[in-house]
Amino acid sequence: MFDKDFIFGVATASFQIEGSLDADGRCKSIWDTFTENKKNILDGSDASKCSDSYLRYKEDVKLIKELGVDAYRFSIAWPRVIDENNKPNKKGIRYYVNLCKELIKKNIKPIVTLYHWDLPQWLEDKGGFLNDEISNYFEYYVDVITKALDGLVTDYITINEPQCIIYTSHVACVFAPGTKYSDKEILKAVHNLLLCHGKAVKVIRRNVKNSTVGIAPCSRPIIPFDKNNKLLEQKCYEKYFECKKEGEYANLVSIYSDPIFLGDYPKSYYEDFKDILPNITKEDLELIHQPLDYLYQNFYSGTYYNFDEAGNLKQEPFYPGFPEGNIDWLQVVPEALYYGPKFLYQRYKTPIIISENGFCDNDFVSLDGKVHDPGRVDYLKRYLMEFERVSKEIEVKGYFVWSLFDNFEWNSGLRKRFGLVYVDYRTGDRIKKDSFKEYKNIIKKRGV
Ligand code: GBH
Repeated sequence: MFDKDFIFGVATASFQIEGSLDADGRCKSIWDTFTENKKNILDGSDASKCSDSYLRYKEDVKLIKELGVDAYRFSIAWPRVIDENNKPNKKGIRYYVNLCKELIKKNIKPIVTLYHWDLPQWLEDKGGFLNDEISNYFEYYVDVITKALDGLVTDYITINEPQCIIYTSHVACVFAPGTKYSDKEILKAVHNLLLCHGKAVKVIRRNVKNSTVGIAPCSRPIIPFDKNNKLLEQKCYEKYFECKKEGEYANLVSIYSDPIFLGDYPKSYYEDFKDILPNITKEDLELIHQPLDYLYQNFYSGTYYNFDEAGNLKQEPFYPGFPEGNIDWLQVVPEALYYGPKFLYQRYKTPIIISENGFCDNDFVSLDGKVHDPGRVDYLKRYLMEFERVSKEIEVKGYFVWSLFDNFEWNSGLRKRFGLVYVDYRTGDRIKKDSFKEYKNIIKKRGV
């Protein structure tokens, strides 16, 4: 059982659920542009409807209420709130005000993500995260929306998964805008992104009384294959926080979380990149390193490591037929919710909230008219049991399932389903899956 002030929640993101992409003066985001090229999306689909949440938000809130969660994590679409002339868009803002009022009326705490990847296209046209002005634009947007939500929202997450914003979009190039960055550009973009975070924190603290603020990176924890080997655990910890040029440094933890929570980039960063460092000032580092209430983290899977015969750390491969979801990176590794939070807390000493955890499957409507998803039910229980185990050892404050709805799964389009609620994309209609009922039960018992 979790403590009684532990927060159970469910999460979504604007572009993945809202639809109505042309409504009320919303301007284009980089994901609108990216989906226009059908080759970028697994099934050639787009996000023009999804669960139709821009129009059906009152129904959404009823579902959330029925689920029994304490909090709803959703994101705000920058392109709805700010127009192409960088002026507030009243109609777009009103949607989020209405949504928050509806949640509060039903006693559900709104947790707002300020940036979940839908960068206005007109800002990408000005250079996106390579433009040194980007953090000023972000600061302005955050000022507008926090003032508009004054009295309604106290809990903010500045940025969702900086790793995807830089690595997946500009190194792997499979997310919007999909343009390749050089190492030098990556470092500059990372720094600008961290400045966006820092400036946002300042604005939130100034505008919002009793605020709580955090950021939500993602990571794939390094799991010791032998649980009783303390030296192996220590080596896994070190690998998890590694930052070196020949690694996937922009997809890992420390290049973002060290400056934010420890006040500086890792030592190896300055060594490995000494010829291509961006301009980093003392003031920048102070701005980036402001106290945060929570370290949110999105966890889905993990990777096992062991010692080889020479005593070096090596990845332990997944055996053929290893349990997995219906998306290639989602092996079922429940210990991710034990070692991930443990390692993060050990290094950053900040209370942990799991801001996303969930399962992808090929769900469909059965003959009985229901949607049965035993894989997701089992996944949630296994992961929550591990999280409960670590909650006895470190400070954990909450857990959010990804996702309330089946939704637009970025480059996988509508083909990959993560919801507790099934969506018929022809109509936007919804059917509660078995996992919805199971999670509801878990929340009632405050544990698995
Ligand atoms: C999260 O990303 C997102 O926050 C959320 O919006 C999303 O719907 C959800 O999880 C489910 O995916 O193509 O080889 O570069 C999860 C982390 C990061 C995992 C990007 C897949 C791409 C691997 N994802 N990663 S690759």
